[in-house]
Amino acid sequence: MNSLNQKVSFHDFQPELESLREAVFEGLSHKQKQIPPKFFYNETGSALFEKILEQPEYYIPNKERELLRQYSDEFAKLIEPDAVLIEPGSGSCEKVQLLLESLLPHAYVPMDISSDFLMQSAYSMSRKFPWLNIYAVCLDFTQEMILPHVVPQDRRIVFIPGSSLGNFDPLEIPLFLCSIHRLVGKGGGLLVGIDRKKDHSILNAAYNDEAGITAAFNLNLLDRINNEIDGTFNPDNFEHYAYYNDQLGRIEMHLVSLADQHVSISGRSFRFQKGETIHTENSYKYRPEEFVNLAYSGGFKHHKTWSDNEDYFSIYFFEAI
Ligand code: AVI
Repeated sequence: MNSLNQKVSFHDFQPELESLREAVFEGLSHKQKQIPPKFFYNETGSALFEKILEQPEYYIPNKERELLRQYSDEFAKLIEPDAVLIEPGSGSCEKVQLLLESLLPHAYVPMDISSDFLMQSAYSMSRKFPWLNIYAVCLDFTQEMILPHVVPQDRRIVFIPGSSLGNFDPLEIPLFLCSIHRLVGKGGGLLVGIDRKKDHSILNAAYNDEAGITAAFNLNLLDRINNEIDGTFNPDNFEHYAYYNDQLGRIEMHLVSLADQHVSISGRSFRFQKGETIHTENSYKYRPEEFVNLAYSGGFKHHKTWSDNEDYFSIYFFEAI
């Protein structure tokens, strides 16, 4: 544990580099090659993701911000002051800032896989909210989440904005929610933002922005493999591909091989045929009733849903039962 100043502490449970190598070897051995999306988020990937959030086609941040501003007093009534607010995948901690002055939590626990980014964000939060106790935890939130014991015992609320849960397979969501349940305990809360099913052209545009930022974010995975585990990918030989799969209710992101080619990673050779893809991300979209049912199977009772006037995006509050 490192103390950055009196109100901020840093707790490092970052996964080891080996897990990238293992995941890539494992993922590339499947018939449909794949790499888990959590590996997007090295320092460059996290910075590119912040740029995605500014793209006009990517409507999620604006819709969600609008809801967080409009309903923060309603959230505060449900959450009450002096809670411990935990944010898995906190990134730049931008959204939570819209809530803090209304919620007045006792402590904030940002959790992120990218330690440098987490530390920068925690510093910046402590400058903006000097009254707030911050316990920054570096971990992979898709694994069991650990809270350092210095975190106070007040009512715990998990905040997951940005439709991050959309990147989970729906079959894994109840299990993940069970781990959140263990973190918050019975009576704890879950405030979560989830993207909705809608016109396909809007969804497809959101993941194929004109400025090419989502493409760069996707292709950065190849640079990361080259730099960190000795890969020989030529990113010019791959192309970003994202489309809405209506049957499965999800955006799929892939990297398409533009040629027959061999790539070596840590001395091991992988063959790619022209047109073959590496599946890098799914982003599921939910109707409110679909998501409420999923949350229930993870041990959370629905309290309320707030949606924007175009029904693009919803925020839900659940209580652990
Ligand atoms: C983090 N997650 C919710 C984003 C999404 O919309 O699925 C990741 C993303 N990938 C491409 N653009 C945004």
